[in-house]
Amino acid sequence: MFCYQCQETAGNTGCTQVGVCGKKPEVANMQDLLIYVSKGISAITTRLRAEGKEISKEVNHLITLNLFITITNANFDNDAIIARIKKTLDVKKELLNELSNKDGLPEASLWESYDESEYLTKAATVGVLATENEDIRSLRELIIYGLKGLSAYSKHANALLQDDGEVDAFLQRALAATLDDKLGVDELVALTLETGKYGVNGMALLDKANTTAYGNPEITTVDIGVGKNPGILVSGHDLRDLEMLLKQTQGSGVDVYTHSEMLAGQYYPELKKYSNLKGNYGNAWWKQKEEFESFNGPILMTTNCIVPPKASYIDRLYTTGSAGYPGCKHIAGDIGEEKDFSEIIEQAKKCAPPTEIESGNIVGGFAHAQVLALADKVVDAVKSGAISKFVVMAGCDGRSKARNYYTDFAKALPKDAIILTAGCAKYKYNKLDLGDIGGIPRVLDAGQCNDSYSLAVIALKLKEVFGLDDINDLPLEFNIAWYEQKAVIVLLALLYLGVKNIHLGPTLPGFLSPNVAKVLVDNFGIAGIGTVEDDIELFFGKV
Ligand code: FS2
Ligand code: SF4
Repeated sequence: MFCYQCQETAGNTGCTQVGVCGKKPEVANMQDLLIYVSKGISAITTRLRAEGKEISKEVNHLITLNLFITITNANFDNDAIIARIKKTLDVKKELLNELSNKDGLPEASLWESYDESEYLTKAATVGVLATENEDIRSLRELIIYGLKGLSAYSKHANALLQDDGEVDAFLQRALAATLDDKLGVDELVALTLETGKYGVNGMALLDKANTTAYGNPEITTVDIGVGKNPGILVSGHDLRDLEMLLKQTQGSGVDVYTHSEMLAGQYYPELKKYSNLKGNYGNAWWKQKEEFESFNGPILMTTNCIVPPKASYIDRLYTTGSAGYPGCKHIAGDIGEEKDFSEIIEQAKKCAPPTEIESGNIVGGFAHAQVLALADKVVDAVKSGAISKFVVMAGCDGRSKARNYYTDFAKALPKDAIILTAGCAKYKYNKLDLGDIGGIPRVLDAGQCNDSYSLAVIALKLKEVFGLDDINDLPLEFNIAWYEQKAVIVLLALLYLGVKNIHLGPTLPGFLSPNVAKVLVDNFGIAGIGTVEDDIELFFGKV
């Protein structure tokens, strides 16, 4: 196996024996093969579109789910991944028959085998290292990881019956382009930026899907303690799954708690209206081994991030959608279908209520509509000097001790600075008492990682209000944390929007070759993180 797609990759160069995430070599290899056949089918759909033929939503959804499944910590189930490979081959065969001009198709479009004993041998020839030139490999993978993030966001929008055919067409064209040996560094850099453009569109689509279905997020105080009823803990990012579970648990005597990125579900009017939506339990994904044990009840993983479960609670861990883990029950249900969570609810009834691990509350819901409703107050505070700067600290959390930097950085910020956040990175500082500035909390949580889109909307609005030509002239700094591939599409989207001098930590991606890293540094001012003291001085001058 060779995988270097996430921030925790071994030695920041690549996992080769087993994933730091717990991914086994055979799973890594089958994920490589799934990506390979997804590239192959994408080359065919791209050509079919050029021939004027329509590609069905089902085919678009097949490809996005394939990519989503290979995101870090989403799916560890070899059998499920092999089933996806075979399904993709079936659909690919049908599409190939529709294609008039098959000349010069890549090998990935023509390869076919239903003999699983051949899969490992094939996978070994089509993984990341199959591209020999390290700069081309780096750019291809940068694009693919961005597309994986984009797929995740598209899938969530699709689950709410929103599609953007242009995003799908781009996604497939770009995926197919990573097979094209004629494309050099310049073309792939251009494609990387174009990926950012569609990243913006994909996040806008999801924002529209979420707010159309559930209303605009609003300021919400969320309890982090527990009640007396047994509970079900919902993790991951899929709000539609949360909604279905809330409906099905009503009146059952079972409460629903959010975990990690699902916290954002609490901010939406059409989700928070459920009285059985209790509080938020625990912290970011990487603390789940302790927190799932003490939760006592069943846990539903709707997407990443799964940590290989302990035997003590594996019988309480369920997956659905892109998520999968061998030995855990998977709840089926395609887009548009009502999933049946009755088994989880029945198990919950027999479980003890959650053990309290903390108490108090956190405040969030500062997505674009809510912040823009407060715009006058915010603008006045900036004009009066009460707010000196905004620091975007969105992104992911993770296990590395180096990430304590973000807690220390939040504590060390001047008291007149506001943190804008989204994603699970916020758990590094959202329970600190950082206070407020004239009633505006110093940590404004927009929601999930995809709600970084909201932060961009807010920044663009402030640019307009202050009459600036350039987003980089705002009193705004970017100090973002990354872990998996959704953070990659967020980064590419910000670059496409013209944001410069983003600091990215706790380490720069291992998949960036020195030359590709140099392109990002020279053209966009991308930088890593330093010490807290140095970075505070860099952003604020001597304080
Ligand atoms: Fe956090 Fe994991 Fe949201 Fe990432 S819960 S690192 O998936 O996408 O952020
Ligand atoms: Fe390693 Fe990350 Fe890949 Fe897991 S996802 S195998 S930790 S690089």
